[in-house]
Amino acid sequence: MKNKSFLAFDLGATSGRTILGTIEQGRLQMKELTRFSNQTLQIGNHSHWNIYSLFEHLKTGLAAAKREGVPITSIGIDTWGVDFALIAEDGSILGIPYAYRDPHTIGMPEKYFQLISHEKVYGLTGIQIMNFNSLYQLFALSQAKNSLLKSAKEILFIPDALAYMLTGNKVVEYTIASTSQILNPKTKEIEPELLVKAGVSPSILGDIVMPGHLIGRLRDDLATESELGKVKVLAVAGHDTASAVAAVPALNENFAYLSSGTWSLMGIEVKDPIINATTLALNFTNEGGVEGTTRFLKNITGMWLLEQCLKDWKKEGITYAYEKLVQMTTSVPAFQSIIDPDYESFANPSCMPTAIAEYCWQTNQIVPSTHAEFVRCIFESLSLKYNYVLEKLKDLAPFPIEKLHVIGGGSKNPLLNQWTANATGITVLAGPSEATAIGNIMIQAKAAGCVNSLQEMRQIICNSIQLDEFIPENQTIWNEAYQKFLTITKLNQETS
Ligand code: LRH
Repeated sequence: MKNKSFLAFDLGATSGRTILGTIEQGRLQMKELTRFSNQTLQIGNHSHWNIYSLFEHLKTGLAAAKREGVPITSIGIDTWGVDFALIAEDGSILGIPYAYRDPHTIGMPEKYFQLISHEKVYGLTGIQIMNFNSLYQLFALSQAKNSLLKSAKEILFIPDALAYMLTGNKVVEYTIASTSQILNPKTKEIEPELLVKAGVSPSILGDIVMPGHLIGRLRDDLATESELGKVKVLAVAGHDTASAVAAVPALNENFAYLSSGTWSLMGIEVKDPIINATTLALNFTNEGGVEGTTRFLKNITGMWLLEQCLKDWKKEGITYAYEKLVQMTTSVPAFQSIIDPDYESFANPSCMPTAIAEYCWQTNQIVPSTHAEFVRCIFESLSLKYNYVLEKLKDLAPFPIEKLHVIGGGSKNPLLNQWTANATGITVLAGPSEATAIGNIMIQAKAAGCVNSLQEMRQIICNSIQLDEFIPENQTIWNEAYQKFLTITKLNQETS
């Protein structure tokens, strides 16, 4: 088969990139063409995504692709979940999308459950309750009598909104729509009642399309300006985590994954959703995967903790290379300060180090003061929380979990990988770090006929990347630390 090249726009909550992927003799070659920072736009008390600036970055990515001088078979976009743009009757984008950490959804699930029960919402959707789910964002806008919502004919999730800006065509891609808490994972259709109860017309969401669907071709002006011509734009697995999970280099199904970035998403891939009283109590989610699979997982606050500390330290004029962060932890005694990464005050604090210090003070621990102490506290606490979630997954999984695949940017941290293996007691396989972009490209490759199935996609990924293996060590010490973690975080008393 001839070589084929694909363009992936892979956008995360802190950075985005344009990646050129080429399938060549059963192997995938990747080249990063552009990388850009993605920051929320703060306006008053509100956080937004500057979708117009993101669009500019896509245009720069198209120009960079042209400079490569290879024909582009298609383009795909994946982004973080839940957020959306409001689209008017005449097709214009209304205002700027809210970002999921905006405080306007605080308390919204509780208010919404007065109209329809928590059990019913979870039973219909199988989605974890997080106040930023699109459902509660829509409810918050409707409660606030938001005039842009009133003028909106439909919503487009962020990858679909950007694809709309590239092509002029509107779709609702399944994996990204599944993060909204509006979809039923069994029927893969929307549940109109959930929108009606949120005060929104069910017609706000169009028909669902599956990954691989042809959205359209580059608009004439972009085709000309970029000199790429009328390239196809495909719906991939528009949710970054769905793309990442599709790129897990596993050759059998007995694995758990940890997609490690701003969030740590830990879960398993299953054929059917798992929705019962236990999963409701533990707040596990059933998001849509590729080829009809379900991503049964839990969100754990991940590198957000560190990213926010680094942001604060930068204000003091101090920046660290990643290697330095890893190395400085060795100067700090083990397990002197432990936090629950998902404690509510870490969701969007004005100063992360202060929030962490307060948690440690309130739980009668040594209060971190040096940067090294904060970093060690974060990495150890994350590893211990991973074990907590993995223990629950082992009970719920319909198969034995033999390996933990760590993918995404966090998989480049050998210390965290080793500590994750130590804390969980199972072998960690680390890589690929660019899993989201790889998943994006491989769905395009499948649509182009280069591969036939998810299994074949994973085989190509295995052929193309080097995995690092981490074997559990120091089990006794880590088991003791885990008991301490359960006591401090009170997770031994709670279900989630
Ligand atoms: C990770 C992610 C995650 C969602 C969150 C909003 O980037 O997509 O899966 O829960 O962002």
